[in-house]
Amino acid sequence: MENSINYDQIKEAASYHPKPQNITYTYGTAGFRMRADLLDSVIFRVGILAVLRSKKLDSKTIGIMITASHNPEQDNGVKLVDPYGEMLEQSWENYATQLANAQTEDELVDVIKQIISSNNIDESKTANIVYARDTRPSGPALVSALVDGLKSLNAKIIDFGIKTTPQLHYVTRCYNVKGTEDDYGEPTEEGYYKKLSTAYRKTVEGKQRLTPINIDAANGVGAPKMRELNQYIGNEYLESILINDDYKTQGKLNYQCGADFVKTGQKLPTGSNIKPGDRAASFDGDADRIVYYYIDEENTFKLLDGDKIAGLAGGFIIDLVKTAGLEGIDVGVVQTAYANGSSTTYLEKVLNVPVSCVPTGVKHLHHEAEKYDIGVYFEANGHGTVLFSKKALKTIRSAEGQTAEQKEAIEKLRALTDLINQTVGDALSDLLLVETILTNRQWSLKQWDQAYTDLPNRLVKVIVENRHIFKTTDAERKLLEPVGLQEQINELVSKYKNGRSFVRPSGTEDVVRVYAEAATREECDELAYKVAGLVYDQAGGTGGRPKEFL
Ligand code: 16G
Ligand code: ZN
Repeated sequence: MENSINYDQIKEAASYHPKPQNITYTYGTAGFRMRADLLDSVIFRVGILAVLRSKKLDSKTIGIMITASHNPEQDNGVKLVDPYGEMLEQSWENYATQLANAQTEDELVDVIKQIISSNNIDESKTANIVYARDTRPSGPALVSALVDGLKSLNAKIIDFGIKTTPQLHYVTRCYNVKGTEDDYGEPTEEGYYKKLSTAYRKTVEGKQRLTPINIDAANGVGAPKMRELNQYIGNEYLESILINDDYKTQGKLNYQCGADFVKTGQKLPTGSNIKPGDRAASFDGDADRIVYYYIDEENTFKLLDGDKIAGLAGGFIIDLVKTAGLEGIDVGVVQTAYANGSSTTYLEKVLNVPVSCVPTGVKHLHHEAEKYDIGVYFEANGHGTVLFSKKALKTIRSAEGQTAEQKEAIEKLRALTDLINQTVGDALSDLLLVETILTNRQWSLKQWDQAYTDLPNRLVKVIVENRHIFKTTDAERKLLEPVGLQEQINELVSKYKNGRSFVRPSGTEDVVRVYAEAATREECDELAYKVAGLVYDQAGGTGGRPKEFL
């Protein structure tokens, strides 16, 4: 049969993509991610896994994105996208790891057979795959390894070209729900722009325009895509000024610019010369994160990160739901332990919304947000979105409203369900969401910022011999192992006003991360470096004790 699996064909193809010796790959928080020159065999095998997943899910289209997000340009990575645009189901991450680590072609075939038999996969089903990549120079070679993997199992393939990560998530969902009651739009790049731009124009119609938004595109794929989106929106609705938009010159991607650089360093990206009163935002390299910022009258840099966006979006949506008179629709916000303590207090005490805390990583936030009728989720790093449940969508779509005010609120909510990319955090869509809210509220960035003041916070990396000995619980806020370390951290934290600190192993780098916050900058730094010193001394610190550790 045409679709059934030919193992000799797979072995033959796999022999051109041998696994390097002495490397163990792990499908982590963000899929596989590492130096691009180590990824050839991994990407080939990810192709195989995607085919098996599609066959398992009755020929549903599976998405594959080749990107390493905010990592340096020499890195690359790959992740799989499930049919509704969400991250690969967690139980399959293990298969990805097993396939990637099979040393020989025979071992590879064994793993494939095991996956097929433990999942009762019907080999004869057609597999449908759509893939895209970002602008990294290593992309084309990795795409050809991927295609070899896909072809070795005779998949039906759609090449979606160079795209942002969220565009790939969007199109994956569109393909799978086309023509059903959950239809999500045209499965094309144009369909994406039309959907977002039409919704945006509706939400700001008749409102006074804001000043231009300065966008740092991290010299990545967000640059050309933002330009295109803007053409659909029209300058009269949104005026944007792009910087760090040179996605063609090698060496520039994410270099001293982009959302991660700005958030981690709490400073302006290279090339930005904004003045007090100007409005600015940064995307990351694959345009699935965004942070905003401005300069105040004292020339101090002020960051509006994912927590601030969650507060802004949460507040706006709650107001709309109330004004629209939609009874029984609950709104909740999902954060991680990295959320600034002030933001959590603001959400719970001022906005009166329920807040859940989950482990780091989009999949955890996404799934928790699905529990609310309207679930807002954001990581402090700027990745996030808003999810509308079926019930919420149905209510919003069928609501009519009595007064003009009610009608307007319902219209706005309806537009928001199109404006917001509900598959994954999306810098372009989130930018439009923030611009919509600020335009409707007629707020400057400073006015938005006034909702609450961030507690000073510090993130420190500690290099240890083995980060896997760190085991956490309570949404990563407490350490179970190494035994006894948490008690010592608690002891330190108790000495600081508004002190909070936690330690977790990174899912993307070979380090342990220490987070601390406290009432003042000095106390916060002291706490962070004391906890870092403690971790270094007690849990196998290596590579020389950094001098700032206390
Ligand atoms: C990945 C995650 C991001 C998380 C980060 C944490 C996805 C798509 N991305 O980039 O959500 O914040 O990892 O990195 O899940 P860390 O484990 O190294 O701190
Ligand atoms: Zn990213």
